[in-house]
Amino acid sequence: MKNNRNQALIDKLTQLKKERNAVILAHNYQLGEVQDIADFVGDSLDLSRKAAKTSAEVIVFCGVLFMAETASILCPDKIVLLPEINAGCPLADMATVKKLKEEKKKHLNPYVICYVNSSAEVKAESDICCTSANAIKIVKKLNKTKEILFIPDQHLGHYVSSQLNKNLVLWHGYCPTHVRILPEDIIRLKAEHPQAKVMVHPECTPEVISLADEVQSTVGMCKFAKETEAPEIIVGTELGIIHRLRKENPEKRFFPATEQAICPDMKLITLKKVVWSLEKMQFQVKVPTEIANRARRAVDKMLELG
Ligand code: CIZ
Repeated sequence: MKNNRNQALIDKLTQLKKERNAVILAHNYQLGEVQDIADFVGDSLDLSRKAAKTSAEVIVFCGVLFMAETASILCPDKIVLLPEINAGCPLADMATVKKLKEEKKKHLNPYVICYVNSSAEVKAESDICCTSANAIKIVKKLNKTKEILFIPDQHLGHYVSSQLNKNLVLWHGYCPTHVRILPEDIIRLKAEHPQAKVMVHPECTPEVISLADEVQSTVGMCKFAKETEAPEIIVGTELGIIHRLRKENPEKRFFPATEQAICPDMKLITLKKVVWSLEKMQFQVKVPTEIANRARRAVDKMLELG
């Protein structure tokens, strides 16, 4: 019954994609039914870069608002659709331009690195952008005598700082989904599966990170899962990635660190909404040109170094 309904939606989507010359991008944290109909599944930056290279005129970004904004920044001539306008990112919302300007004053105009999980306006106020996949590489290459302010994720910032033994001024933001992963979850699963490797996202707390064998972005996790000989892996990140990991590695077993690690915003997008989005050409996300130009500088700087 469900399959018939989904098949009808998929057929409609295939037709709409052709009519609109559209490409569907899905973040690694999306529902399985959305990942399965996407042209590309990946992290936010990879997806936007892929979109910029395609000849598609319309990008349906199945993710959260800052990701659709990043696509708009990198593909200013394309129409970017976000199937659910309420899909935001509480971590990104923890840094505002007003607060950033205040902080810049307090620290006498520091060099600002913003994690990709930030609004277009905040990117426009930053010197360079980074992702969880390249944050260490970027910070390592910076040769700054002035203070470096890392926004908005304190845990990613702390992880980078500890790996490089470099002082960073940290913002107090955090991802509410990743902090739901607790050290005791990892300890319990390790006891239950003593052979399993533990991989966690750098948005997790330092206590969780200290228990991991691997600290990886979502792209890094997919790569590690493919390459490792370990038959079992405990996964400390948003649950959506388990779908992709199991699909790509059917011979391996993946254990989510906790069933609580669900991002409610990511889960707002469904197959049905993706079809609706392309049918109605809603919701269009367009970063105003002046902001997009300044934000692109921070993204380009990252691409140059990373
Ligand atoms: O860069 C991304 O898409 C995010 C937010 C996380 C990751 O590790 O992929």
